[in-house]
Amino acid sequence: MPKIEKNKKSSAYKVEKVFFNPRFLFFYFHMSWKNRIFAAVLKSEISYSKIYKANKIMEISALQKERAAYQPKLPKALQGAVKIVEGAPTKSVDNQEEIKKLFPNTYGMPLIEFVPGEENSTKRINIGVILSGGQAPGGHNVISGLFDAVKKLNSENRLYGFLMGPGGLVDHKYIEITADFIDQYRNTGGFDMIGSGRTKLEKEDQFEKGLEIIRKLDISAIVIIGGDDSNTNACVLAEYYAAKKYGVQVIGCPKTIDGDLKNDQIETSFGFDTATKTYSELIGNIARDCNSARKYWHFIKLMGRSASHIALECALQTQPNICLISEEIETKDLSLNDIIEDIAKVVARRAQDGRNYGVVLIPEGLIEFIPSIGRLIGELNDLLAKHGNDYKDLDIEKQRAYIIEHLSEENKATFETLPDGVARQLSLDRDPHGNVQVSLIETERLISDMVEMKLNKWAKQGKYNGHFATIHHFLGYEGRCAAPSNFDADYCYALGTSAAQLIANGKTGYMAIVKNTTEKAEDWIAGGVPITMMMNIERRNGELKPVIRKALVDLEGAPFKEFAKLRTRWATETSYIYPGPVQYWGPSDVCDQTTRTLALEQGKDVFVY
Ligand code: FBP
Repeated sequence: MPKIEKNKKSSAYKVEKVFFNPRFLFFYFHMSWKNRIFAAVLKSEISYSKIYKANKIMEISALQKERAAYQPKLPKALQGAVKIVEGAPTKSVDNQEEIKKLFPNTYGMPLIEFVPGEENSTKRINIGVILSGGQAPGGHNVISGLFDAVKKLNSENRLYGFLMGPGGLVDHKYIEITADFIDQYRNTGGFDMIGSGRTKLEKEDQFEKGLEIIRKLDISAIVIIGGDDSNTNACVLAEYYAAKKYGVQVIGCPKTIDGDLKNDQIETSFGFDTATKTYSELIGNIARDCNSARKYWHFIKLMGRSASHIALECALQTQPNICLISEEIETKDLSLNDIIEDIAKVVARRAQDGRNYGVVLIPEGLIEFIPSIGRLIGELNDLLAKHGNDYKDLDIEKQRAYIIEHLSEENKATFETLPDGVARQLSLDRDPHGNVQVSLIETERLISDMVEMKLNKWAKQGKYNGHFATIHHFLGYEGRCAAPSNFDADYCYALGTSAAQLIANGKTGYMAIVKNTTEKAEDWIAGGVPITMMMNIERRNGELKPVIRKALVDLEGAPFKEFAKLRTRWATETSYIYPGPVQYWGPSDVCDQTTRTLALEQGKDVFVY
C-alpha cells in the first residue's frame, strides 16, 4: 500500500502544528473574541484540509499501480520551452455586438498556438484549480499536466486545489497539491483528488469572496475544468477580474463525457473517449447475453444530457437493433406516439423471424427533444423561474393543479398525458444551471411500457404474435470515473500543460485546446481559444444570457450519416459488435483508437465491417 508522507513544508501542516500546540491553546483562551473568530476560521480551513488529505490514504489495485507509471505522451510543441503564435482577432459565433458589450475586456482576443521556443526564466506563480460539474475520465491528468508544467516553469510555483467544485473557492476550502499527493492520482479516473460540485459561479459577491482566498494564497491564476456551463462562468469570472484590474487570470479546460462541448476549435471534450468505450463494453456484454438467451428486449438509457453524442458513438461501436437520436426526432417533429410505433414495428418485424429479443439505446435527453414536450419544458422553465417558490412547498396534488392552471392550453394537454413521475420531474428540480435533471427520468421504462401497450393492441388485432419481455438499464455513473483510456490520459495531460503555458504567457479568458487529435500525440497542436469566441445569447431560466453554444448531433455530419446508412440492417438482422474492455497495453489499433465520432468527423475512420 502506498504511504502518503505528510508534506512538512506545507503551510497547512505548519499552521496545524501551531494550532494544536498547548502554548497556542493557552493564548487562545486569553484572546479577544475577534481573534478567536479569526482562529476558528483558520482552523476550519486547516482542519478541513487535514481531514480531506487523511481520507486520501487508499489501497490501490494492481492495474492502478501499473498504470501510475504510465507517462502520458505530449505534443512536440509542449515537450520543452514554448513560444506563442497569435492569430487574427476573433469574434463570437453569434450575437457579436451583445457579447462584445458584455465582455469588453476579453472579447476579440486572438487564437493562440504553441510552438517550441527558448528557455526563459518565469516569475514565481501560484495557481488554483477547480473541477466543476459531472465527473469525466482524465480530470486527474489535467491536474497532473498542470502541476508538472508549473513546477517545470519554476520549482517554487505552487498549485492549490479548491475542494468540491467552484464552491471551494467561495467557501475557502482548499488543499495544496504536492508531488507525493498527486502521484497517487496520475492516470486514474474520478475527480476524488479534490472533488467536484455544481455551484454556479455567477455573482459578484462570490467573485469577491473568491478573491479573498486568492489574495491570501497569493494566487495569480485560476483554472476551471468544466463543461459548457462551467466554462461560461469561467469567462464571466475572467471578465470581472480583468474589468476590476485584479490581476487574476482565469483559464478553462473542456471537460464532459457528454461530448457536447466541441466546435471548430475544440475537437472533443475530455472523458467522452473513455466513457463511450466503457459503455460500449457494457452494451456489447448485454448484447452478447441477449443473443445467447434470445428472450429479452434490453432498453438501455445512456447518459449524455441533451445531446445524443454518447448514444450515437455507442451505436457505432456496438450496432444495436435500435438507437434513438434526439436531434433527429426533433428535426422530424416526431411525437412520442410516432417513436413508440417505430420501435414496436421493429419488435414485430423481428418477432416474425422468431427473434423475440433485441437491444435499444435511448439517449437520456430524449424527452426534451420530443417537440411537444420540449415546448412544455420551455414554458415550465419560465413558470419555475417566475413562480417556482409559490408552488415548490405545496403537496404533489396541489403542485400539479397549480401548474395545470398556469399552463397554456397546448402545453396543458401535453402535461396531462405524461405519467405522474415524469410530469413531476419536469416541473421541479432543475440543476444549478437551470437544466432539467434528465438522468433522473426513467425514459427507458416509459418507452418500453408504451411499446408493450402498443404490441398488446396489435396482438388483439392479430397484427403481432410475439413475446415481449423487457429488461432496463441506465448506463451513466458506470463510465464517468473509469480509468482514462490512453487517448484521454494523453489528451488531458496535454490540456493541463497548455493551461499552464497560457497562464505563464499572461493570458486570461482562454480555454486550453489540443487539436489534430486523430494523429499521433506528438503531432497534436496545442494552444488556446478565447472563450468569448464560442459564445452566443440563449434563453436560460427565463432570461437571455451569454453562453457557450452547445454542440448537438449534426444530422449532416459523418457520424450520423454512417449510422443512418446501416441502421435498417441492424434492426432486422443481429449484427452486434462486442468491443470488450478498454485496453492500456498492446497493439496500437486496440489501445490508441479514438472514438469513431472523432475519426469520422475528421475523415479518418478506418473501421471495416
Ligand atoms: P457535465 O455536463 O457537468 O459534464 O455533466 C455530465 C453528466 O454526466 C450528464 O451526462 C448527466 O446528465 C449529469 O452529469 C448528471 O448529473 P449529476 O452528476 O449531478 O447526477
